[in-house]
Amino acid sequence: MPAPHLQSYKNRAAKHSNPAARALLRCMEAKKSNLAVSVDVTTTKDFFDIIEAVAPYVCLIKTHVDILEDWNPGVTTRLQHLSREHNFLIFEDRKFADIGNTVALQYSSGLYKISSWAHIVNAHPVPGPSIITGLASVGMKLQEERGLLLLAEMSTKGALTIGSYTVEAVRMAREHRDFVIGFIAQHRMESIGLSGTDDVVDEDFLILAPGVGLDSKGDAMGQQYRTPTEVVTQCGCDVIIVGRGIIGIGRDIDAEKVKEQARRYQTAGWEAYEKRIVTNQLLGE
Ligand code: S5P
Repeated sequence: MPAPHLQSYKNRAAKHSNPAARALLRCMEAKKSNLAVSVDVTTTKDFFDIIEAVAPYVCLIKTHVDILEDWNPGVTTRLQHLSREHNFLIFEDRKFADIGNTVALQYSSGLYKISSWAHIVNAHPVPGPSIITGLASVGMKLQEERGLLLLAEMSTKGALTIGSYTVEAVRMAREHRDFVIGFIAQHRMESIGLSGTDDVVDEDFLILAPGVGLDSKGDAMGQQYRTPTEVVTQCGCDVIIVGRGIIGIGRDIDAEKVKEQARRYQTAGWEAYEKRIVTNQLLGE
């Protein structure tokens, strides 16, 4: 069987064992989009103006709900409604990083009750496998599409997510493949941490890559950008995560501009994916 990044999203959707991963891959195929938009704004007006503008072009909306200054429970109700109406999944970029008991409470409870509305969340592997156990104790109990991404590599200059840290992240994920659906990373992870004899043929981790920009190489705070071609065609990542490249940097949201940029990134991301798949077909896979 060819490596996951050489197979179509459609084939992978048919085979994936986790419902959230299946739903995401199906949505990507249906909308011809491997674009996730990071809606990093501080008012619910801007938040929904952006989501309504980009909804037709995305497979995933990535949120940081804790930066919304006027958050209220209606926000997540409306977000779920838009997710169904426009066929996209919701990823709360919470980056859990505590002991199992604490992350289970952070995921299920408090103001945000993240597990009740986010299809996908992420966690730093730093506490070890207990962080997965804690989150899975909530997510796996729900009769809903729920999955977890581990942060195996970060996009920022000088990130410590390298070498043995990344290897251990992948090992942890392999032990919990029912709930861990993939990684926030910059490359594919199949070859990480294997001796030549290990068998991983049925492993299909999704790679979601932040740090994507068509017009800029980085910001003044250590962020680093690569193009969709570098990320998807060359490094085999599955989803491009784009924030400021689409939503802009200024204070005012221009919905027409946001829509135009979303369309541009969707096209670039999908062309980069098709290039990867066509190359594979030419090789006779
Ligand atoms: O390594 C990472 C991991 C994440 S989830 N680097 C990142 O930039 N992110 C997130 O992706 C970050 O929190 C932000 O929401 C988004 C990138 O935003 P942009 O405006 O730089 O595209």
